[in-house]
Amino acid sequence: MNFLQKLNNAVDKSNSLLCVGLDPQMDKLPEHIKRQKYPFFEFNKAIIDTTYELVCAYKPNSAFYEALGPNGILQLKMTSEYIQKKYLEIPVILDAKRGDIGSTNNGYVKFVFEYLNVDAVTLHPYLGKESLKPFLNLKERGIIILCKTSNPGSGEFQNTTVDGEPLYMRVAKLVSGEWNEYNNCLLVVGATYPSELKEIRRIAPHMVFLIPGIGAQGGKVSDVMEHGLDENKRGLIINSSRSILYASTGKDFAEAARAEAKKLRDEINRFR
Ligand code: OMP
Repeated sequence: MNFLQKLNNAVDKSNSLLCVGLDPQMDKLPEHIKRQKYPFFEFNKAIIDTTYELVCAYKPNSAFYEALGPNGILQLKMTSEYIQKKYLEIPVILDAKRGDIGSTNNGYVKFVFEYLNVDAVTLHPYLGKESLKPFLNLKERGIIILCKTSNPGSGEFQNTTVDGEPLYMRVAKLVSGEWNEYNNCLLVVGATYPSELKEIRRIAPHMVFLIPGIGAQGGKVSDVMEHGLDENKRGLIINSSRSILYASTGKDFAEAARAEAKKLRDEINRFR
């Protein structure tokens, strides 16, 4: 089964387009979790055990784990293994935003798909298709390319006009076309840019988009659903991290995260 089939099955089973971002931060963890040997893993485990029925994917962002050094990387691996063992049907997306020359990308491929063995990864397109071949050739994995990112300054390069169109449109056309030989590519489009999302959906009607920016960054579910859904009322992986993970920082954090995830999943489904 390839990534998109696994994702589709998970969407069917959970009736959800929601992805919970597993982005733990030490200063935001409940006190009793901070004292554990593997605090990020224990935190993630509790979040996963209360939200697994409500999500179509989990997305740990490597930055938070790298910040702890080897112990953090180990906890990232433990998290990915936990999902694979207990909730095998739910795909794991490593948010790592990698991308280097081809020979170096081989190292990233090993880390992401051999050591961590996740289902998909986020990548920069800046070095071009040739450089990303070690990823693009992996027919079973999800190759998720940054197109229009959610941050306030994303227009600095991404909205630059190239041959009469914004760079993000050029990225969307290439990735949905000639980069997508094995039908394993997805695009990242921030929830904070609904009119760009509309344009990108128009030229990539069948692609799945990873949509960050809901919750803490201010993106609106209604905008995303109006402009991003595909003809089958799916085609979106809608991520939220902080608004779910830190719904409460007390002992009830996991139940609060579940309630928040359910609220968001149901809000999304009202537009489907
Ligand atoms: P929250 O703002 O807490 O929901 O987290 C958003 C998550 O999505 C973080 O892990 C970001 O690094 C990631 N992200 C963005 O916020 N904006 C983007 O344009 C792309 C991503 C991403 O690739 O997931």
